[in-house]
Amino acid sequence: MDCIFCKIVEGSIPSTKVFENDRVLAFQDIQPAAPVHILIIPKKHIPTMNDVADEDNELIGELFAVARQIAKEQGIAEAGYRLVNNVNSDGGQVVYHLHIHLLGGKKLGALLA
Ligand code: DGP
Repeated sequence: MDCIFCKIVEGSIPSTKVFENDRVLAFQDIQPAAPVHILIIPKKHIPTMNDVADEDNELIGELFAVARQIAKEQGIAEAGYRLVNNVNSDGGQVVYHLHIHLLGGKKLGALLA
């Protein structure tokens, strides 16, 4: 299997974990773009948002629930934060295992480019 994030899930590539349950893993981004930069991923290999099936809808909801919880724990919920999901090449996706970026801890710049 050639997926970096699957290897992080199985533990053969190390990561700094922030949250884990049977379905979801969250860990520190290796190239942080903000003081808080955490990736929230399903343990199940789903390449992109385009590949999400209706049966995954609960799982996708859980990713957002975990993001919300981590934002609170990191102390950035009230000041604000950004959740980002890059899709495919034009969206800037580099790792083809679905992930949500949780960014915060500073005033973030304008989103649209
Ligand atoms: P994206 O462009 O949305 O596919 O973002 C991929 C993110 O994954 C990018 O911010 C850097 C991060 N990343 C890539 N490889 C690793 C790794 O091996 N470990 C960790 N912790 N993060 C990684």
